[in-house]
Amino acid sequence: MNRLVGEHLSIVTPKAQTTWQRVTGLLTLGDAQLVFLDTPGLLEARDLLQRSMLAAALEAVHEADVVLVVADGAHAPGRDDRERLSGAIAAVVAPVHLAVNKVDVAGPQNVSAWRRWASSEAGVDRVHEISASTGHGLDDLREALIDALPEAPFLYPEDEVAAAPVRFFVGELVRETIFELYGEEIPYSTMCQVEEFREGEDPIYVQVNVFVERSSQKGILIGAGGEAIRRLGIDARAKIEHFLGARVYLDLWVKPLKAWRRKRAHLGKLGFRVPQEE
Ligand SMILES: Nc1nc2c(ncn2[C@@H]2O[C@H](COP(=O)(O)OP(=O)(O)OP(=O)(O)O)[C@@H](O)[C@H]2O)c(=O)[nH]1
Ligand SMILES: [Mg+2]
Repeated sequence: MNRLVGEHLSIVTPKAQTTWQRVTGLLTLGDAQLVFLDTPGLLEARDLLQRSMLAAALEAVHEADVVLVVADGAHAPGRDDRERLSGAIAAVVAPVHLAVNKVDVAGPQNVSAWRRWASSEAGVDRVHEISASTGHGLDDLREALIDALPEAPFLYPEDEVAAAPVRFFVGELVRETIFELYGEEIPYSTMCQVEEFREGEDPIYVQVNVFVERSSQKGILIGAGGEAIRRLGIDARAKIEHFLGARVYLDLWVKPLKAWRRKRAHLGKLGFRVPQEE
């Protein structure tokens, strides 16, 4: 989506489960407007945050005029992938396209394996081979998506690229930096939320609350002598300044929010939509 829209809207990291909420990206070309709904993946939901993530993915699948499954071409589809995808697209009336991504590094046997899966899956209408890194195949993909769209009035102004407030993206850029700088556990225990954003000032004052699940994680985030959080502040500030095109003073506050991934009220406060109990 970032590559198609031409903006860094969804955060991207090498770690799994980076995207936690739907991110909308907009691309208007002549008489076509593409509204991309990037979502978390079709994961196995073990806690309430993951249930919210899975619900966000399935909801988008059912709202969309076209469903684009983005597969990692560096791996052949496993049994879990096939089962989850089949389950999710079984009830979809909209056309389903498969984009096999990472063809810059993918072995041809993996790409063929995805093609075989697509041809055995009644719901998949077309397959594209793309690389979000090099841009390979993206012009054709864009054309195919436009061809598959229904006629309808534009939903957004033509010059807009995003639908969420600036605060959302600022929080996400801090979260992206945490994924880059910390080990296995911390990124999945941390949520970032803009508490204050004073635009009239130079530099712009931004306070971001960094919530952790346990008090013991506060120390890890801050690091010995504050070294880790200093690094986080420097790297995240650079990203935010680039995004806003302005100078920023970034104030990071680390706060425990006990077991927030499992608490409905905490998730709600942090901006997640949590599905009702079945
Ligand atoms: N070589 C290569 N790497 C890619 C390509 N597209 C994405 N990546 C890398 O794949 C990793 C995962 O990218 P993400 O955008 O976070 O993946 P995602 O599918 O959104 O995954 P989640 O949000 O974590 O569910 C990152 O390290 C990207 O740089 C590509 O075309 N080629
Ligand atoms: Mg993502």
